Amino acid sequence: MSASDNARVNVRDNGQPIHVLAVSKLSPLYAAQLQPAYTVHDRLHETDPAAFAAIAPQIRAIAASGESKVPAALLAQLPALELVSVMGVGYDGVDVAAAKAQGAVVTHTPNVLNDDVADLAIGLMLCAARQLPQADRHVRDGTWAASGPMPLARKMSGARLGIVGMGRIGQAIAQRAAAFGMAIAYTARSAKAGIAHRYVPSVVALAAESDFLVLITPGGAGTRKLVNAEVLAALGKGRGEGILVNVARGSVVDEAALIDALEQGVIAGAGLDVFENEPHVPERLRQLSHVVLAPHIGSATHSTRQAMADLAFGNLREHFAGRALLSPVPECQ
Ligand code: 8YV
Repeated sequence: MSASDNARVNVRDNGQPIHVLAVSKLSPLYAAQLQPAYTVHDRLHETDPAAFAAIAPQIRAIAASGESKVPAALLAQLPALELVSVMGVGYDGVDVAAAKAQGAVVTHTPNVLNDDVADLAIGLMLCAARQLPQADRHVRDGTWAASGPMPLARKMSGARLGIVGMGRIGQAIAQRAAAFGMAIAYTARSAKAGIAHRYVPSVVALAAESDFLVLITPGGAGTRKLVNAEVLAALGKGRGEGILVNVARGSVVDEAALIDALEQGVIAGAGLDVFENEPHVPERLRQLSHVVLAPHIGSATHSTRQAMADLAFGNLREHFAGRALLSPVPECQ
């Protein structure tokens, strides 16, 4: 859709501008579609509370990212709110129950990022097992020429993979892991119909039988610190084995327990794309050489972020045109 097409959705039947609150710094790809179409108030609630209080009664939509916080206290200030459009599949920062209670719906951007997040999960598994960042440094800093080869690494093909969360992205990870000849099992709230892989009811039991444990479960209260010291001990099997990969949310892991486990050699290593308090990553974690770190880049390719922005904007466009939403969150369907 062109900018002039977008501008046409700025007015409804009464000809008034539609006020949208951007609750956090948005992707430029999302902002570029919002700005010609709506009157966008960029983080006004944080930068100018007085101006925000004046405009709040007119705000009809929130534009958010997957990491945005939309608590009940903010929603309560927006009596005219109709829609929260999240550019992200995860919406654990949005109080969906509170939004629904005041008659607003929440949308997100599922599916379009499945490939990228699954690709990154496999990339982190390979990097952590085969120590690719360390290998790059080994060549680059002259250690190879000066001191000889690297220590041997861990084999990924044919190893046992435990997936925590078997939704759309979990299934995309399993599909890729199958091509590596991995033995795949998973845990989730319950066994999923139509999934051929073996279901293990508890995360501790899954960790105990896995060489790689990959987290791709939604964040939020239901999964907070799901991976704790007990799970990490099970993954390590008392022999410093097991690699943890997190492409879900930092909140799913007890980060302090993970750092202890890595420092003490309880597990072999980790590949992490998400953290408890992004973008801040604890110094102790950054010091560890057997950990591969990424700055929350699961969906960060040009084509996927464009598709996410199109879908996030499309939900707003359809809503204000009086048409059906493209991708409401399950609780709002
Ligand atoms: C992005 C994400 O970091 O989709 C999610 O839930 O965490 C990510 O894809 C982000 O929300 C992009 O705006």
